Formats: sequence, C-alpha cells, structure tokens
Amino acid sequence: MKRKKRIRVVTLALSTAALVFTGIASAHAPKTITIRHQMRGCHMWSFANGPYKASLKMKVDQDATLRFVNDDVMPHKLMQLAGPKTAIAKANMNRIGAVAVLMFPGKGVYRFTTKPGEDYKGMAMKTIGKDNVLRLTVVVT
Ligand SMILES: [Cu+2]
Repeated sequence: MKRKKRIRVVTLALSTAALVFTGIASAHAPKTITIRHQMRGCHMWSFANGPYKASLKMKVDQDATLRFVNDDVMPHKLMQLAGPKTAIAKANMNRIGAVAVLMFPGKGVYRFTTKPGEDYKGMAMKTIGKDNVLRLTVVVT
C-alpha cells in the first residue's frame, strides 16, 4: 500500500517537470540579448546567456521576439542596417536596464547595430582599445 503511493507521487512529479520543460522550450518566449560594459572595446553583447561578443549571428523562427537589455554604462540606440523593415519598440535604450523589443515581418536576413551615446554622468569607465561597433545578424527562417 505504502509502495503504491510513492510510485504515484513520482509519476506526478515527472509529468509536472515535463510540463515546465515544454513551457520553456516554446518558440514564442522572447529571447534576450544583453549589452554590457567591457574594459576592452567598451561593450559587447550576448544572445540567450551565450558568450559576449562584438558580433552576434543567430537563427530564429518567424514569430520570434528578441528582447534587448542595455546594462552598459552608456545609451545604445538599436538600428536596423539591412533586411525587410522590422518593428523595434523603445529602440533608444538610454538608461541602465532599458529594454527594446524587436519583431520580424517574415523570413529574411536582418542586420542591426547600435549607436552608442556618452557615458552616463558619473559612470565613465576606463576602457582599452577602440570601442566595439556592435553587430547583429539574424537569419529568420
Ligand atoms: Cu560601452
């Protein structure tokens, strides 16, 4: 009797875990690109907690939403360089933690960069080398 009960509890725990996993794997969950300060090159960005780089390239599906978080010590304005015209909400990320949201009109190859501004008051940081130009290529399939 006792044994049977335990088996039922384990089964319930497993099916709950499966549900949670399906939720995380959903294609509709926004993916985050984070900009941060770097001593060398001033700033870099990372996709979905991946490595920080000056240039990012990724593949997403058509209904993907990309979320940009600017944790750098200066503003960044997200700008599109190539590809079908996208919708960017709050492109001008001009305070710490500012969020921009990007959606795609369909399949294609899209290129973006940011236009950095001056360091926030009192937040100037020493950097080494030329400031990076952030580049992002998104292939929407
Ligand atoms: Cu910077």
